[in-house]
Amino acid sequence: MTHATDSSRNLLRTCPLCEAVCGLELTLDADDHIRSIRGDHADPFSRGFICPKGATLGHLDEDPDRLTAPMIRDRATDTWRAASWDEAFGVIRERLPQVSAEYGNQAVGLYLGNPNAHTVAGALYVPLLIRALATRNLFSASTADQMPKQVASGLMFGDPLTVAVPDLDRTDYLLMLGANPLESNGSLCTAPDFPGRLKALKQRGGRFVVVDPRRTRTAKLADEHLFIRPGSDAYLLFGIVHTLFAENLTTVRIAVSGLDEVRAAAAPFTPEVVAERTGVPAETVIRLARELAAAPTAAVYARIGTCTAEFGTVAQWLVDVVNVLTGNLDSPGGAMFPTGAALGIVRTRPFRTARWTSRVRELPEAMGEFPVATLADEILTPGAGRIRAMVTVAGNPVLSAPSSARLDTAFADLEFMVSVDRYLNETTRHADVILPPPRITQAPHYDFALLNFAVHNYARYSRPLVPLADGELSEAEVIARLALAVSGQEPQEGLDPLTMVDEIVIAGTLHKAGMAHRRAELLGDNTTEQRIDLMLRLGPYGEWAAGAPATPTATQTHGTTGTATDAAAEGPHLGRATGDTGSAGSVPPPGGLNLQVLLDNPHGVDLGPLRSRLPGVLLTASRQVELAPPQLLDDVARLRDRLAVEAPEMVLVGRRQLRSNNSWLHNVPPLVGGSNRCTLHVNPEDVLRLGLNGVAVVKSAAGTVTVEVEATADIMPGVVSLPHGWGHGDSTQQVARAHAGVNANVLTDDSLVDAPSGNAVFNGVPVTLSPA
Ligand SMILES: Nc1nc2c(c(=O)[nH]1)N[C@H]1C(S)=C(S)[C@@H](COP(=O)(O)OP(=O)(O)OC[C@H]3O[C@@H](n4cnc5c(=O)[nH]c(N)nc54)[C@H](O)[C@@H]3O)O[C@H]1N2
Ligand SMILES: Nc1nc2c(c(=O)[nH]1)N[C@H]1C(S)=C(S)[C@@H](COP(=O)(O)OP(=O)(O)OC[C@H]3O[C@@H](n4cnc5c(=O)[nH]c(N)nc54)[C@H](O)[C@@H]3O)O[C@H]1N2
Ligand code: SF4
Ligand SMILES: [Mo]
Repeated sequence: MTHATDSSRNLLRTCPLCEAVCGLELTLDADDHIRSIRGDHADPFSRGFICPKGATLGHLDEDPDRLTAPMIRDRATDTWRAASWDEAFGVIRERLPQVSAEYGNQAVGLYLGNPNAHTVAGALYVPLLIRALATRNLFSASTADQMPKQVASGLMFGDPLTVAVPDLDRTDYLLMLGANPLESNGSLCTAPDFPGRLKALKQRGGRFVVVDPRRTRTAKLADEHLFIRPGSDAYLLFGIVHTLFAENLTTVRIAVSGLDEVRAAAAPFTPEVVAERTGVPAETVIRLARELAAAPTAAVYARIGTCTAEFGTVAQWLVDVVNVLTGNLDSPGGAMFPTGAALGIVRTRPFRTARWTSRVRELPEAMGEFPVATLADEILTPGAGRIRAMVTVAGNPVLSAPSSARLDTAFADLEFMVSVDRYLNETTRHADVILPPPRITQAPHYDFALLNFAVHNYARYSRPLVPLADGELSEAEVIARLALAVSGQEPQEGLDPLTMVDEIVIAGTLHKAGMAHRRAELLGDNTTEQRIDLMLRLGPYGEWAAGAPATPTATQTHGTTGTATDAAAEGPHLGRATGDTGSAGSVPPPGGLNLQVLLDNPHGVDLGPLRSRLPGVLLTASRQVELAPPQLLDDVARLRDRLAVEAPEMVLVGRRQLRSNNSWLHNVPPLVGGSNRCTLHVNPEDVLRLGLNGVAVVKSAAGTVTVEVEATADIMPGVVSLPHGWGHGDSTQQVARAHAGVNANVLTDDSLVDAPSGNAVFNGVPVTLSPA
């Protein structure tokens, strides 16, 4: 961190916006304003890659419409005023415990949004809030996103955080379904410069096939693009599994149970049967199976398009079934389990779902959460256990959850609501109190969640670039104080709640690890950093990893972040510490990772390519990969029965746009407009057939929107696409309101869920269109 000119300085930070974790180099002026942002060329993982969102992070960081003080709403007049932190927490301390006292703990619900996966506060402090609320009414964006993948992984591997990612940099063949990383930059597959990595795959002679009802930018880069009828990926994958068995193409290289059951389950799904449902010709299904089997290495990867569909969990399960059957699971160039550097949740028992069910629709919990698709039911349906108060942290479910108009009504019906958020928006407008985090540049950054899904093992820590001013609270402090307030507790005189909480966590973790005597050795400027140091030391590459420096035959520990064995196999490599920012540290010994190593290497530390981790990561009862979990076979029966039901004539799917990010980047002037608009993509054949001119009325079982039509042959006939996260007509955010768009989730239907995971269904929603 050196001075660029006399008054400005260059600083390094990871971009917190999407899952690509790009390293950024920022120039800040003497007044701490961001002057410019470039990709960090010395970052060994992102190597200088940056997208338009990262490059305009300065606008977001100092958005004139962001909240800079706690806000309190007067319900009688529906007006807002800024308040002090003490007053805001005082209101919460008084009102929230009243709701639990009157109706019980279940009457308070918690919703956690997507940015929690990108912040230190979300990873380290939100669990504290969950414990303080002691409610089963926990909801998150996970059930509008990747829960099917987690349930499928949990049932197959025993741990829902043991997720296989494509070994993108080494594979010879990539089959990608329902993902568009040229716009999204990838998901459950942390890979900065995803586009560059795909080009490299082609350059080394590999083959890349995309399956998507839209001919996306990713599809255009691919060697082959196949249109598929929305919601039918499970059929296509079953057709591939069927063919692998029928043609004796299976090469199972790992210990599995349930092979015969999978073969039997796949029997009805012949290439001919699935062709009719998917629109992918039978000979293509057969060819895909043969190509996957014949490739030296291959990986199947599937994301949002397949997860947020009615058979999402079955589809995600079949992705890894194909990876197993072709000999590619846990094998270099196939689908592998990353090894993040920070100690994760250490699970000891095999994953289960449905340990309890939701009150109204009796939907199963998964990972301790209920489906967000039933949140409105839980608020609106009278009876004991009804939700009467909500806490939301970094979420905008009024735009992001299905049947969102209903959720909007539900939030308006609450007796009390608190939101931790940067903005007064479609969701937080229902709150009584909004607690804003400080500027992005004022937060520390470590990717606790995303680095467990990285295509190359890597770690990077960034300290806050701009200090907190007097009276400003970090988001960690906000959540620590909120956790106290929801339990009705006042902070104790002279005791900082954050330090108090951290000391408890540190003492507990040290005690469990048998390291209680080493408290004084923890590094860091504050207790948050000391916790990070502790998690790195106890993690698989850490100084204090179980038995480190371990030998490759050492006992394995279960959990999300891997084994001491992996750590010992190869020590960390340093990022190229070039340029004038940061300095090169000394090469740490194998197993020597701690906070100091990351501070010495601010561009990040390369922890080596993905390594094989079976059977060590397995937590199944059989200690094998369970290929045929009974819960999923049950859903296969439903999938088979569905063949008898006629497919709807016209269905809706979503899409992501490079310069957008869910609901909260539409207030950044350089990002809105141009291609980043909320329009309905319709095939020209359908435009003609339905006589659409300019604007269409789109109706579904859940609602109606009126939206501008954009005719494009890049979408299948019979399919229309609307991006989500728009609909800012009433927003107080000036730029967003001027580019309002419509809310796609007025059309999606919360009565439909993926049965095993409870995940919302955003793709394949039946709609009708008419000219406006
Ligand atoms: N139709 C349709 N709907 C979808 C999807 C789809 O593909 N189609 N995708 C789904 C997916 S994958 C997801 S992840 C969800 C996202 O669902 P949500 O997480 O509910 O929605 P976001 O738009 O990400 O809202 C993030 C909120 O966090 C706030 N925020 C930003 N940074 C911070 C921070 O540092 N701290 C705090 N406290 N708040 C912050 C923002 O102001 C915003 O209010 O949407 C889902 N909804
Ligand atoms: N620019 C940008 N980047 C983002 C986000 C953003 O909003 N904007 N959001 C972030 C988040 S929260 C997430 S979870 C990730 C998601 O990352 P991705 O999964 O890559 O998300 P999408 O770009 O929505 O790609 C999903 C694709 O699935 C296709 N599809 C729809 N239905 C079906 C179907 O039934 N079958 C198949 N095979 N395909 C289908 C759609 O046409 C679309 O091209 O992106 C993250 N990155
Ligand atoms: S790709 Fe994602 S992480 Fe990288 S700069 Fe863009 S928004 Fe940030
Ligand atoms: Mo997401």
